[in-house]
Amino acid sequence: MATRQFDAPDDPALNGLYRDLAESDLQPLWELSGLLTPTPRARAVPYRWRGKELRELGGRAGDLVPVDRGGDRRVLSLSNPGLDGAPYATATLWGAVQYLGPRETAPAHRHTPAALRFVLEGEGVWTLVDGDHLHMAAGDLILTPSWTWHEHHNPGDTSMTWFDALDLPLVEALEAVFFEPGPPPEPGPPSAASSGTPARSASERCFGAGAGLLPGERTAASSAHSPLLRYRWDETDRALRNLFTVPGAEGFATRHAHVRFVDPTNGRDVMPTMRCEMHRYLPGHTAPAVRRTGSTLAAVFYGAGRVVLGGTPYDIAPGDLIAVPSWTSVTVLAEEPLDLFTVSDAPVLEALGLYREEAATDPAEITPAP
Ligand code: GTQ
Ligand code: FE2
Repeated sequence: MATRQFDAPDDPALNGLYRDLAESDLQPLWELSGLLTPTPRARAVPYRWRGKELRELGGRAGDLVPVDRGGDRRVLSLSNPGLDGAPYATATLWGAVQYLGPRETAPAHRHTPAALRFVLEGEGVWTLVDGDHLHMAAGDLILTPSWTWHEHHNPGDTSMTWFDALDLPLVEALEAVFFEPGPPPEPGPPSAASSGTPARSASERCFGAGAGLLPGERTAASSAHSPLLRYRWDETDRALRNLFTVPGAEGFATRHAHVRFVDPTNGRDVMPTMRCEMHRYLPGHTAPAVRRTGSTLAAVFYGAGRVVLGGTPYDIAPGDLIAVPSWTSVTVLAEEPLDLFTVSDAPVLEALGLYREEAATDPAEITPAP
């Protein structure tokens, strides 16, 4: 099939060229527009999904759609209205809520897109990542790096919902998606290995000691991702609280502090494609709006306030998920202490020399939320 044909109605010779170009699957750049835009034009739009709705709809999916052996994950993907029905939250990031009912299991598999979970509430599910048992509790960050085997188990009596982020749209655009189903998980209630799930995974016992301590003898060669696979909430919370107490540290004067989750062996981002941070804003904090290349997803863990995206304010509550497309100005207003988990594709932009950030002059008037 020939490509798009351009018209030159007043010039038969040029029109003939355009027809022949189309026949040969060629397009004249001088007739094309919208390619080299002065600044990024994101197709994804700024968006907020309400936690209240995500919880309700996840629960209904839990009632109606069983997760069986060999079945799929019970996942509701965030579909950005700007992306023509694609199940993607932004151009590069998949975001979703995953619901696992009492005594349910999501079967083992692996894929080249990297994934992470941030637990919004509840406790008790554990995830097996390449054989390591990772306990999941509210506020924890759990990594399932590219091509690692993973499966989820809920041995308890209560359901659990968490936030998933994957670099799937990016890996899909790079045409590098591979997937492999695993052997079926152990049937029935957890026994043997699983009931003996340690409070701390092997990765935490080796690399999560904190206080600048690493094993003197490294068993595994360093790889593209962090060897620490679970970042516990109590440690994230303590790091944030401490930043507000030190004169000169970022939270002390500005009432905003944030920590970055990093590979403890080298200080790099936890995975090559995704940057994870936890932000704490206190009331009275004002930050100038910023815009950045690349996209971000934010999950509201605690508190209340507003996030202003491209001049439009969205009130936010725990469990809300927010998409910030590339080059969209963003600022946050806390009405009470506010904890936001964020994941972005910044490491990719940085590695390619494409990362930019600038202060955005806020529009004089904030337009009302839709
Ligand atoms: O939990 O393994 O949201 O494979 C999307 C794909 C979660 C998972 C998602 C997945 C998973
Ligand atoms: Fe997966």
